[in-house]
Amino acid sequence: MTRSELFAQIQQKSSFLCVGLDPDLEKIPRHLLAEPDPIFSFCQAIIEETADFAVAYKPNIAFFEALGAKGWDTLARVEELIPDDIFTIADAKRGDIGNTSKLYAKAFFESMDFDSVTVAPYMGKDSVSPFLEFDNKWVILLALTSNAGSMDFQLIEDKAGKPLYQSVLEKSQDWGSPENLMFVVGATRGELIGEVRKSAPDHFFLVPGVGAQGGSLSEVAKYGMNSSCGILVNSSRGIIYASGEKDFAKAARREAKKLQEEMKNLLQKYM
Ligand code: OMP
Repeated sequence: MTRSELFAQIQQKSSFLCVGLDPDLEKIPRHLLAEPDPIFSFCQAIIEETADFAVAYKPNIAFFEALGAKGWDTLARVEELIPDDIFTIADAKRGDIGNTSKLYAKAFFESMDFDSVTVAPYMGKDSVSPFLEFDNKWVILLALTSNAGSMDFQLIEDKAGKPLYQSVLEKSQDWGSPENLMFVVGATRGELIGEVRKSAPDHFFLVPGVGAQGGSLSEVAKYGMNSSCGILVNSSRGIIYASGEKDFAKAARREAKKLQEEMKNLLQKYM
């Protein structure tokens, strides 16, 4: 998917919502366990009920690969059932020496047809570039993550006082462009999103951390939006586990709709 197609969809749906698919066998409603593939049935129902409000889906690969070969098969079938006009993110946080990264990229972009994959930056350019060689496919590079441990390395300052995440943002902009490179910026880092935006004015940010992790959607929009919206805000547990009962998909729909309505107001306010 191209950047202009993504932006067109954001405008059409008045939404910049990414629904995170983190399906955990221990958390999905019990009645689904009688299905031949409970995780598939769960994701299918969630996608059907939230597709009106979502511009992206982000299956987190861990929740599928934990189930072994069957999990990979489920992931491929879930990817296929996401409507073509909705952006897909394989949240795999990959990155390795060049020839290995190339095969990770093939796994998500050719064997499966994801639009993007999350990639860790710390092995440097040759570990990221192989993912950038596919037409209309995207790298979403970890810059400033939402977890407490992001302090351990990402906020360490160099002698000039520049935090490591800023060096990642600056250096990686030579590897790709706003047409094929996004950055992960956690919603829990509200105060820093504006700093990230200054360093990367045109790039899209994938912003996880609203909902279960407590990040503020309005702060993210205030500090993160640009003239092409520029943010995809992810919520996983806050949507998909809104109810643990038979009404789970309808409950997910209600949560997704609530976020979309808030996003519509924020788009009007800041764009
Ligand atoms: P919830 O906290 O349930 O909304 O889930 C957040 C999702 O975003 C999970 O799949 C995480 O793996 C992912 N995530 C973060 O929570 N923080 C980050 O900094 C980066 C990601 C990610 O790359 O998506």
